[in-house]
Amino acid sequence: MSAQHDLAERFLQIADLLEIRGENPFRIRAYRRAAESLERFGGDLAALASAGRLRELAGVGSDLAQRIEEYLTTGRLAMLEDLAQRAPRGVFDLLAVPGVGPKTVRLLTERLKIGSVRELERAITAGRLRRLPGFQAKKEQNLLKGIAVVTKGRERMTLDVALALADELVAFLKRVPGATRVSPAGSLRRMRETIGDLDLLVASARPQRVMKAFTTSRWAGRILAAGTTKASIVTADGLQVDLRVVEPAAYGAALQYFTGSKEHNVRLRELAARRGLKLNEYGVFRGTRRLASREEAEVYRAVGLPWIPPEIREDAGELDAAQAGRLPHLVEAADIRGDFHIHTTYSDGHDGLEQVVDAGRARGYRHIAICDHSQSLRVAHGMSVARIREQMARIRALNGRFRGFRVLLGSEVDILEDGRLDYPNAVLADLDFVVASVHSGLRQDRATLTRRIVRAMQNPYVTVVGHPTGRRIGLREPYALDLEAVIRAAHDTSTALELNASPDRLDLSDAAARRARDAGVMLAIGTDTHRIAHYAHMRLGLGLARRAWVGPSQLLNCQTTGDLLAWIRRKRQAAGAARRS
Ligand code: DGT
Ligand code: CA
Ligand code: CA
Ligand code: ZN
Repeated sequence: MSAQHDLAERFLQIADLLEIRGENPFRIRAYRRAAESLERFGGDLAALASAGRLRELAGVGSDLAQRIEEYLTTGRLAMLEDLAQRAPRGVFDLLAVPGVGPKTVRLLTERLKIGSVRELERAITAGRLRRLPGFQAKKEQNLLKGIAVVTKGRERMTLDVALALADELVAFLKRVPGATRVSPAGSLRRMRETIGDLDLLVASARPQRVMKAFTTSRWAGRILAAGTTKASIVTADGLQVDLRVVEPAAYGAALQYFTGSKEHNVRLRELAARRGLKLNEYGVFRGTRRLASREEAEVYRAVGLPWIPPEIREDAGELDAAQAGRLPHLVEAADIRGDFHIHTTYSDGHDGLEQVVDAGRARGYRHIAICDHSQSLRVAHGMSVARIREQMARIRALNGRFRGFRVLLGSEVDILEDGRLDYPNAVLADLDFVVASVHSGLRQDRATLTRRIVRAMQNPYVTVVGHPTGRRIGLREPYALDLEAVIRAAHDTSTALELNASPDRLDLSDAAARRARDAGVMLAIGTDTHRIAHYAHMRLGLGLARRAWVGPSQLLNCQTTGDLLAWIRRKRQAAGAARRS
């Protein structure tokens, strides 16, 4: 972003702050006019200034020319800083609310001592705005809507939304001439379950071009900040995106820094310091000599460590593991051989069995388990015994057509309130793969719910417990559950726990999955596909598994069809043997 654009924005802020203070209207207008002609000026502002010709800009007199010069030489405007200091703390946030201009802020601050968006919201709810001239119910409602718009931008977005936006923006930025490397950074690169704002990094020798392309792109609904190497925008949907542009020689160091987590970076810097090195976003330094900066792996190597995968950079033991040469071997996309939790129109899925199966084959899987809902779950069109028998016959017929690909006969069977399953064992025994899930009685007390799930795991035909804690991100807390007891029982009964990859579930969570992993429990990513597009949520499941330090040997998805079926058979035979003895 150009100096004049940045400066124009500051002039508009000065004008707003002057107006809030009730200053001379002519002076206020002068700043607005100057901002306008700065915006329109297409030339080199610094050159104009050094030629002493700033006053050729429409509306710029000697006073304003001085301010421009101050900004060009110091990068600051003392007057703006001074005004901002004397204004209420939240003044710019208030001004960002649609429907709130300087005149409104003046009324709000003077009459009601409102200095922040939160205070405004409270005042409206309490009916205190009615006392002000010109504030009818209609205007109050509009203000509340406006507040919702600006505060919504601050909520965290789910990972799927952030990934879709990041994919679009990365593709767009890669096409900008002069952008040599582009990557997401921040929590998205670490694949956290929710994302506060999206961070993007670009290497380019021509940062202005990248900045301009970004801030004028169709995603830039609002521009929060636009400098020469960093910019922040908010999309029309209220999603914030931060962009940094760095020189190619510093790309690796910047990527390391802006990927975070902050806690990981703090520990890494300490480690570097103990080796007499300095680490920052520009590189690893000994004294003034730069040892590494271009590649992220070089940065880690310079402080004596192997490269650490972004998903585990959370200061959760990864630095000790790296130092000891014991970094976990994490699962990768290429390791995935199948997906297990898939619905069709037989229950509440959107797409028909054949389409769903074809889409699974097209992904290159060796097997998928079709797991429609069981009879009790009426809201999801759970299948009667007759109907699942019919589905099984149809799947067997389909399987006759495939080589190197198999549709596993499966079901997502409800765990009834007492821990029994929603189909008799005679039906379950004919299935290859059984996901057992809690969908009712979520309010049972902790001991009852825990006993219920443990009892389900003791059933020899249960392969995996689906979405084990029942949480819905932003909607519903996990049910009261003794997770340690569930993990222990999973281990003892050779039952897998699901990593449900649905974006609003991600259940087990990363932390819970890590505990299960540490306890040696088998895990299974299930996309909980209800329409073909949901197969893509495997990417979220992979991110979750990697954040939990999970490798291919502990993930059912990575086994060959033969090994998978053998693993399932072992639990059934062990249980059978136990009953006989
Ligand atoms: P978010 O946006 O809340 O989902 O989480 P992050 O991790 O993306 O955080 P964000 O966007 O504030 O910053 C992106 C990265 O930049 C962060 O992961 C690490 C780095 N970073 C930001 N501020 C600091 C800081 O004060 N110190 C250090 N060491 N790193 C920082
Ligand atoms: Ca971020
Ligand atoms: Ca950020
Ligand atoms: Zn379910």
